[in-house]
Amino acid sequence: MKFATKAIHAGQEPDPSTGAIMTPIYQTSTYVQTGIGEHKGYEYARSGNPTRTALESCLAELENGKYGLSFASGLAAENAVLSLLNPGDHIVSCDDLYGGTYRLFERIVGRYNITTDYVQVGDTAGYAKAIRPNTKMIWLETPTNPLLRLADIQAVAQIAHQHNILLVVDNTFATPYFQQPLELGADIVVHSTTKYINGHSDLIGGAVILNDEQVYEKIKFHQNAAGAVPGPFDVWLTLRGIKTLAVRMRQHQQNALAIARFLSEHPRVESVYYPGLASHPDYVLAKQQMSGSGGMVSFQFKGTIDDVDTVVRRFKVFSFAESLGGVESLVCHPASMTHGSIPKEIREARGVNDTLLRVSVGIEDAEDLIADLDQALTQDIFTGYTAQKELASKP
Ligand code: P1T
Repeated sequence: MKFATKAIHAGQEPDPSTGAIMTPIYQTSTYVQTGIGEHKGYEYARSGNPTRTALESCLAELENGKYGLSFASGLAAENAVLSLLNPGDHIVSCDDLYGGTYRLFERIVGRYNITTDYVQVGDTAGYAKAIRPNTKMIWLETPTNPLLRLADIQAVAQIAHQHNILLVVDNTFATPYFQQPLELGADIVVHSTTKYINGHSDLIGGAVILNDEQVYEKIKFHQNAAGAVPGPFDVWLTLRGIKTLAVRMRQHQQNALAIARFLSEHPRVESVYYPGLASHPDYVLAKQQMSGSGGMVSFQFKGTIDDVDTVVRRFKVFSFAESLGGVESLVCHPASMTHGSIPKEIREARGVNDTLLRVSVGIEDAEDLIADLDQALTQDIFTGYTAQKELASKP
């Protein structure tokens, strides 16, 4: 079956007791058992729930994996994957990644003597060099948050497997519609389903998808034993959101490309980061390992942080907020929002400075989005730096 068909049907049979076409919300904490050890496959809702089973099967099929597990948040999913590690183990990760993932590495698992080294995301040889005898996991985010850089999944998978190391890929930005890391050799895919997978900015969720049964059993054990499971209503909303994933992603991408092109020409914009632009350093790799370049665009604004503050207050269609992947367009200021948990010196060395803005391009009409960006960026009321001056200096 093709992706769009799976997105609508995978894991979702009509309800056996009524024929209801939509998977019911099994809003229950427990299941009645007939006798000791005798039940219908469900005992207690932390360990299992039929609505959750439908979502987990659907996500596994979309990523072309055998097993899916869903969690209360993307970070809970990541934490469950990190539970595979023991004190003394070492992680190699990329240097551009979601601030919350960095915080999880440094301030949660780091406390258990699990250390992480960060490699410039596109430096394939750098991942090999960073491996130590105690390295157990390579963790990639590609495209990265917020700079939209890419790592070569296939090449890094080879390196990982030569050293008997697990490769984890956070596929939140691309979604399985545009990129399938397990097909490229990754061992584990993680998602913040809060984002494109659900797509409607109305819940927090996460997922893990993989092929290896033993690793699956370990993460499933953690899901139950540590207990960060999603509620049945959130799971049901996610299933509903997934049904339109393919059409949404096509529109996100079409709008994002139009916006990236518009921003590239804009006098108030220093540089644009979007893997679908030929000027992007990873454009060729994007064409190889992704079937599209997604809906996220970041750009460097020309001006001061005060100017950036002025800009974000002016939006009428975009909203100034954290998160991404919903049908509505958002603008985020990574330095103060999503990446605020990374110390300033480290963040700035990685290119996440105070004048970087990140846009989650929604599926509104692209003309309205461009007009909104244009009015917010070009009104001539900036502090110490005016659009007029800049425009005047252009030939
Ligand atoms: O927010 P949560 O569902 O726990 O997911 C965490 C997470 C994991 N991976 C990536 C790539 C992410 O972008 C996120 C969350 N990111 C944001 C909230 C954001 O605005 O970037």
